Amino acid sequence: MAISTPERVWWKPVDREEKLWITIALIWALILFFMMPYWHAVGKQNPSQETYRVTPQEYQKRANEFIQKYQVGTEKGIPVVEPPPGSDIYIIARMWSWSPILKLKKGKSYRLHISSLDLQHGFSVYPINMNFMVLPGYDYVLTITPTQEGEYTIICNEYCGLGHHLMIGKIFVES
Ligand SMILES: [Cu+2]
Repeated sequence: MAISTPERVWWKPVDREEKLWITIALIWALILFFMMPYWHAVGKQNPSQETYRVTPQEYQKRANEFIQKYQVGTEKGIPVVEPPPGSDIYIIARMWSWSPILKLKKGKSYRLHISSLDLQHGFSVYPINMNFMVLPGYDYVLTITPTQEGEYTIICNEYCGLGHHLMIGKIFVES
């Protein structure tokens, strides 16, 4: 059909059906809007807001001390560490690895420190789909309590160069 001039009065008054759909859309938009503050307060989705400034060198030093203290083995060149429950534990993100591999106990809490030594990485735990941003210069502390035994995979979800897809880490949770 060719483009033609609209009729002189091209609009029609909103009919019942259209009013109904506009109302449904408005109610849904309001529900989503109020879900944001509600879920922030009760959703238990927020990380502990504990963050410190740290230089990459200092972070590496602390993490290496932690690894030396509790190392129990090695897997494909990455140290495997079994820290005591309740302790401060460290993960180093760098191009393109997560280190060390952690062995944790089910039902015990840990203070997990994460930082990067080079650039921005994404700490993504599978299969439970938890995501945190990892930046150099900041020590993020997440208080975690694993609730299920198993082998968890850490993948990087911020593109960080050629080896990005190889950046895979591990957490073991045992009872
Ligand atoms: Cu990365």
